[in-house]
Amino acid sequence: MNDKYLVIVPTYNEKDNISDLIEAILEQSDKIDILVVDDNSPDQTAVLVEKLPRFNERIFLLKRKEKLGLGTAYLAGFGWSLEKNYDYSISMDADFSHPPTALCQMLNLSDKNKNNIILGSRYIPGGKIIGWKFNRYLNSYLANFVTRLMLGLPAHDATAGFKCYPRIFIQSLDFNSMLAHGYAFQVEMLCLAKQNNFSVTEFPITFHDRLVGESKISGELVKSAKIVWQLFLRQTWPKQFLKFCLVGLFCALIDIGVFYLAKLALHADSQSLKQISKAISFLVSASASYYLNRTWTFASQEKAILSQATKFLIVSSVGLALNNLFFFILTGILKLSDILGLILAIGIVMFWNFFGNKLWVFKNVVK
Ligand SMILES: Nc1nc2c(ncn2[C@@H]2O[C@H](COP(=O)(O)OP(=O)(O)OP(=O)(O)O)[C@@H](O)[C@H]2O)c(=O)[nH]1
Ligand SMILES: [Mg+2]
Repeated sequence: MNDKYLVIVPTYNEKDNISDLIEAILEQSDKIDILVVDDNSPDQTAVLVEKLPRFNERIFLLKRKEKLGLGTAYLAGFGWSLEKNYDYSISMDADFSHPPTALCQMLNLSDKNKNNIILGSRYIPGGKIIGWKFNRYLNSYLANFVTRLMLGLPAHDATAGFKCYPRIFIQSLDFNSMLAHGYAFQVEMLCLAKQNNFSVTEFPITFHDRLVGESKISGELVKSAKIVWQLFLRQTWPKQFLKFCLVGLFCALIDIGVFYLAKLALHADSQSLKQISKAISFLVSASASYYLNRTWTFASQEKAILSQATKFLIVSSVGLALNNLFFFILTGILKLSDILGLILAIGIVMFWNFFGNKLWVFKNVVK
């Protein structure tokens, strides 16, 4: 195939790496050109690039006035790649952490999986990290694990920087609404892949810690954590879950209030009248819960209200049965205290109820 690939390399003070890296990349395939995005590196990285033999033939340079962050450097590179009609854009660090020799496999995979994002992964079988101290490894592994869990990302290496993006994916991005300017950019790109229904194909790479030059990662960790949190809140389900819990709390109060009112009104001293009061309070609170979840939490416009309400009742009843079952297991078998058993059972069943409602009862939500 005659596809053209642009490897985008953001640089800040990479004079000891850039020339060798460029040479190593160009050796891999004729289909590859390189764009260095340099943020006015004080060590004159850009000057070195301009002196290379194939400058402005296969090697290009985008100079920015100041250090504006890794994420915006890639966006500038993507914009350039679209303008020059490249079929694929590859993101790659300048410090040899991403092995240039893995580019051939990346190109093959992108050829076989045309519209997929291809990702060089450290965290799948066969993937390796060389040169990191245990602390650095633990930090990266945990950050990766938590990020994947919070955002439900479609890849094992959520923070990977070595990726090949098809043109169609880059075109689907709204550059102005990107949150991350720095390192969290890599995570945001995977969020957007998921959101825009692009598949990710991972292949294992051996990641090397930089041998020369200085890392720029310090100070990025806190900023990245903030962005991951913002991305988490951007998803619909955490907001829905919060609303669902508030509705649950409100309706539990309605249940208690109506029960006492009904008991007063019926002068309910006997067990059977108390049962009737309980049935009334359950009906009122379940109706309120259905109404609020339909109109507020999930904003459903489903016309078949009867069948939706029946499903809601089924999920709630199974939830009630599960609640009793878990309470029995936790306190009767595992011998936890009643209050702990109650809290844990309610917690577990809340997730059952929420996802039962989200994925079944209110699944036909019109946005
Ligand atoms: N243009 C530009 N490039 C940057 C900026 N910050 C980092 N880079 C480049 O982004 C790539 C990754 O940065 P590194 O310092 O290697 O960060 P890291 O790989 O997370 O950290 P190490 O493991 O210590 O190497 C390198 O090519 C840097 O030169 C920036 O603000 N602007
Ligand atoms: Mg690095």
